[in-house]
This record gives sequence, C-alpha cells and structure tokens, in this order.
Amino acid sequence: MGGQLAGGPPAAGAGALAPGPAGAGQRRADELVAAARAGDPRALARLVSLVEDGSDLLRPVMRAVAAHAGHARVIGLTGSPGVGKSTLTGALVGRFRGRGLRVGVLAVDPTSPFSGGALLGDRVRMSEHATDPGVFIRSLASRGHLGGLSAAAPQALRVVDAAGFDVVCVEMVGVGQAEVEIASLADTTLVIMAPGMGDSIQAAKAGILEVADVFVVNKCDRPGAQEVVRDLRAMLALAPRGPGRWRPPIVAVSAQTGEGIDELAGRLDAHLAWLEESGELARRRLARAREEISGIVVAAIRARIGGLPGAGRSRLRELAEKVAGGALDPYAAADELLGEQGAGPGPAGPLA
Ligand SMILES: Nc1nc2c(ncn2[C@@H]2O[C@H](COP(=O)(O)OP(=O)(O)O)[C@@H](O)[C@H]2O)c(=O)[nH]1
Ligand SMILES: [Mg+2]
Repeated sequence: MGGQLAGGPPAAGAGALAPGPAGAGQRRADELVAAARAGDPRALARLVSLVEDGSDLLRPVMRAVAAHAGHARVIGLTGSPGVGKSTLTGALVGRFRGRGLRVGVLAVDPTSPFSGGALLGDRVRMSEHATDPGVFIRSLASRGHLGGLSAAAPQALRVVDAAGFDVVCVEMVGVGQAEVEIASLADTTLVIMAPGMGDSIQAAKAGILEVADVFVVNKCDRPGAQEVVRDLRAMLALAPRGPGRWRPPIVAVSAQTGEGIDELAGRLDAHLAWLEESGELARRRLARAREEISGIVVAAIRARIGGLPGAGRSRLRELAEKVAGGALDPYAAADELLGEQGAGPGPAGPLA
C-alpha cells in the first residue's frame, strides 16, 4: 500500500509510492508469480521487468512473492570489468546444473545499459546455458542510482528466489562502493581478480578485503596469477580475523579452461556450511531485509524532496538558498523538509 509514506505528492518513477490497484493488479501479480513458479520463463522475465520499472504492479508483485522467497542461496560476484565475472558465472552455473539445481543469474553492470552489449555479451559467454530452462539470465540496469547496484536489485533477487531457483548468482562490476553493496545482498561474496589489472592494490584501498568471503584469482592460465595470489595472501595476513570468524580462502582458477572450478565449488559449499552453523546466514538475511526496507524509505524520501517537479523541489531550493546565504543551518533545513514530509524529528533528531 502507498499509505505508509503518504502525505506528499506521488513519486513519479518511484512506483514504490504509488498505491497499487488493489483487486485486478493483485490478481495479475498472483497469476504471474504462479506461472513463474511453475517454470514459465516469460512470466519470470515479465515480473523482473515490472519490478525494475517500478510499475504499478511492483507492490502487488512483492506481496505475492513474499511467502516464497528466502529459499535461494545467493552468490555475489564482483571485480573489475574484464576480470572474468561472466565467464566464471557461466562455469559455476555449469557446476550447479550438474547437481540438478536451478540457477538464476542477475548481472548488474552500470558500465553498459540494459539495451547495450552487456546482456548480449553475457549470453554469448553463457551461451551453453541460454536455452536451458533450468537457467534464468537477466541483466539489470543501474539507472538513476549512484554507485554500482541497481536500485531494483534486491527486489529482482526476491522475485527470482521466489520463482524457485536454488541458486542466484549476482554479477556486478566492482566500482567504488559496489563491493560493499553486493556483500549486503549476497550470502557469499566472491571478489574476483586477475593478473595484469592492478587488482591487488585496488583491493587494499577499496575495503574489498572486509567484504570478500572467497577471493578468486581468475585467468590462472595467464602469467602473473601466482603473483596476485601472493600479494593477496600478504595483505590478508595483515588483516587478521578473530576466532570463530570465517577466513576467506584464495582460489586460483581459470574460468576459461575450468581449472580450479571444482575447488572453488567446494569452497563455496564450505562457506555455506559455515554460514548455517554459525548463525551468520540468518544474521546476513536479517541485515539484507533491513537494508531493503531502509533503501525503499530513503528512495521515497529522496524522490519527494529532490527528484520531483513541484512543491518538494521548490521548497528544497528555497531552503538551499537560505543555507547558502547563511540564514539557516543545513540540519535545521533538513529537519524542516523532513517535518514537512511527515517524517518529523525523532527524540534525538532525525539526522543525529
Ligand atoms: N585467459 C583467460 N581469459 C579469460 C578467463 N576468464 C575470462 N577470460 C576472458 O576475459 C574477457 C572478459 O571476460 P568476462 O567474463 O566478460 O569479464 P567480466 O567483464 O568480468 O564479466 C573475455 O574475453 C574472456 O574470454 C580465463 O580464465 N583465462
Ligand atoms: Mg560481465
């Protein structure tokens, strides 16, 4: 329902705020979800589009999938462009298919729009899976969202999960905050590196070391891979993990030749087992739900105060002029704006 955040103008482009048409919309969403769960790939593709576009059916769809989500194991793959994420995803899909598991792939690549080369290229790299009914491959754009992650990625993930896929691989280009975002989405995060890309230096500064559950050094068929492994090992030695914590392994693979992929699959299973035994899986999923809720709230507030023509925007402009001119401090201005949006200050102030 749109009621929770009502009080401002409807948010164009942020369908999250539009009160969905109750009866017919819900029936349509329920039908699509039932079809997707029965294995209809077109119904699933339609659902992902509805979610990604923030359509009027977004809320009915999310309502329809709620009870079915939470089954899939989510594997995040991140790394620089060209490091071999798509090729590696293809190799892992092959492993999981070999076990009879159904696998979804969501590729979030802000460097190439949905209509561009990304999907085509990935389909070529995953071509052996493109016609397999047990595999669903989909690119997500990252439009209108700062940072790497598509704003709709958590919801798209939920939809694929609810459609009954056992594993969902989320592939995302590592740019800036992307690694942290993907780690908040995935049960297991793979940080992928390759020789000749200056990756190990990048890793140290970008905070990648903290988010990685497994380090993959891809292209081990190329010279320089062992150096990357060595650099990484040295860096990890400087970042000791406490007792009971997971120690991220470093696995050298060639996604192209298949070398090391068995070992990697074994490491992924070991991580899943650790997640379950340690209670970390439940903790991560709770954190994911929390992120998802606050992401929706923040997007809604942002759409109201800055992203819309009309009252919200001119009010922001008015306040900005006061702040720029020294007539008001930015916290007071923010409080005013939040108060007007019906999300007034809490006991400690909204921004404290
Ligand atoms: N030599 C070698 N090349 C690879 C390997 N994995 C991927 N590549 C190549 O690296 C390029 C980028 O791969 P891609 O999977 O698209 O990388 P992404 O941008 O991270 O998704 C392609 O030309 C791949 O064929 C590997 O293990 N060894
Ligand atoms: Mg790719």
